[in-house]
Amino acid sequence: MEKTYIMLKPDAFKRGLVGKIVSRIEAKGYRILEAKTLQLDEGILKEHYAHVADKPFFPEIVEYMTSGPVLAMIVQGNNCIDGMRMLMGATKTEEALAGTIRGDFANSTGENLIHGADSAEAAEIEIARFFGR
Ligand code: IDP
Ligand code: MG
Repeated sequence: MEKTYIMLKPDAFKRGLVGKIVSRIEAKGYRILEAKTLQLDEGILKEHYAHVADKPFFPEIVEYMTSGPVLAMIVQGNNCIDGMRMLMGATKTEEALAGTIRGDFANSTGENLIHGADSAEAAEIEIARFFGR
């Protein structure tokens, strides 16, 4: 059974969508193995978002992702790494289909409610990064 790293971003808390989003994950049949709120800082974001750290929008990501708590989760389930990416929807807001979390609840590419690891390697690294193992 696969495990993946999922993180609800600060807008999920600000907009009162944490319960709705967690419900969708559970409704799919995935289990929340662990969950905790965290306050991120620029250092961990430079690590976590290293692949976009040189983009012009990176300062906005830091401002957004440090603007309040995030919900860090280890999610387990059959094919849940790709499956969670499908539940989340596309990164670009104009490509996020209705029926997905981003497609239904977000209308900004930057502030898009949820992060999910995009491969088995990333899941392992991100679980270690945020849960220390
Ligand atoms: P992902 O979250 O769908 O995996 P990534 O390409 O890994 O997307 O980008 C990480 C995060 O950076 C996105 O979730 C989003 O918050 C932000 N981001 C990515 N591309 C853009 C952009 O073009 N404008 C603003 N923010 C972006
Ligand atoms: Mg990504």
